[in-house]
Amino acid sequence: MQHIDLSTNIAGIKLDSYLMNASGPRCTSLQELEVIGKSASAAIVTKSCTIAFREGNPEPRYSDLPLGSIQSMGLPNLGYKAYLEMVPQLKSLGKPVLVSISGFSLEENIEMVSAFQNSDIDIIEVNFSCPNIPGKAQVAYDFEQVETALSKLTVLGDKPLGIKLAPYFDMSHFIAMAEILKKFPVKFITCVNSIGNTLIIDPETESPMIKPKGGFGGLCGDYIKPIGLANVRAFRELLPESIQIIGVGGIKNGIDAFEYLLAGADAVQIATCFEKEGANCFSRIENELKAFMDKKGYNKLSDAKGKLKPL
Ligand code: RRO
Repeated sequence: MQHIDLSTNIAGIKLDSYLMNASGPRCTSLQELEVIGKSASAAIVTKSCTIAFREGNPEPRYSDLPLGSIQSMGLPNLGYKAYLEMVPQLKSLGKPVLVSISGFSLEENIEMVSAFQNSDIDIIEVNFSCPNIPGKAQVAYDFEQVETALSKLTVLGDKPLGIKLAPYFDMSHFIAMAEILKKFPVKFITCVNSIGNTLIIDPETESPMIKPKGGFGGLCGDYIKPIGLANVRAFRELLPESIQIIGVGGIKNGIDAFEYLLAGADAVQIATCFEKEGANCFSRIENELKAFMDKKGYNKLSDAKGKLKPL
């Protein structure tokens, strides 16, 4: 096999590979983040954090499904100050560290983004799309709120800031969101978060699979790959090159990762597969992607990035 170079960058922050963990599973505690640091993940991505420690939603709040998972974790995390304090330890593992922030108001997001702008963190991802907090709408579906938030959050410092988007399903929404993003120095978008408020019913028990919100939760895994691919593709065609795209949704093998590359992803994140398989998934998927690219005669990401062929 020829040498296949999977290195990439997000806003100039070099990543040794195209694959990293997604904010979500197995990235809440220092111990979990250290496991990611020692794996083949290109970066260490934290669980979304809030102002204060959160236990999260009542259990059962996660269920494996044949083609993925449904969950309503409810933002269990240590509180942002714990992640701020961890930054030096995480950085010592020798790869970029991306913090995910998920405040319950613009004021909370301003407080947290400001704190991380004054730290040694490499990249800041603001989560506008958690579907699982009872009574809280997803910011990503309120376009005016996104615009107001970006006007305040993109002026707090020089570290690259991006946003995690919910999946969209209508061309008018892709166009409207792209128009907003173009007004601000947003460096990247991460798409997509889980599909919120789905319901899986167990016919034997006649109950939902998870307890919070009457069983309504975020759908993940294979079920959402076509939606993730479409969101990456639509935004790649609508946004300038200065806004990069991190793809996420249903990547569990090298070919899935390659499909996101064709759609235009600059890097990808892995959630459900990491939850199910553990940190070995990063090297396995990396090797599978390299083998597939080798078969195609590609030796770097730019050979295929965004090059989906029209029929
Ligand atoms: O913790 C969660 O319930 C959660 C979050 Br913050 C998110 O952004 N997406 C998701 O599916 N679950």
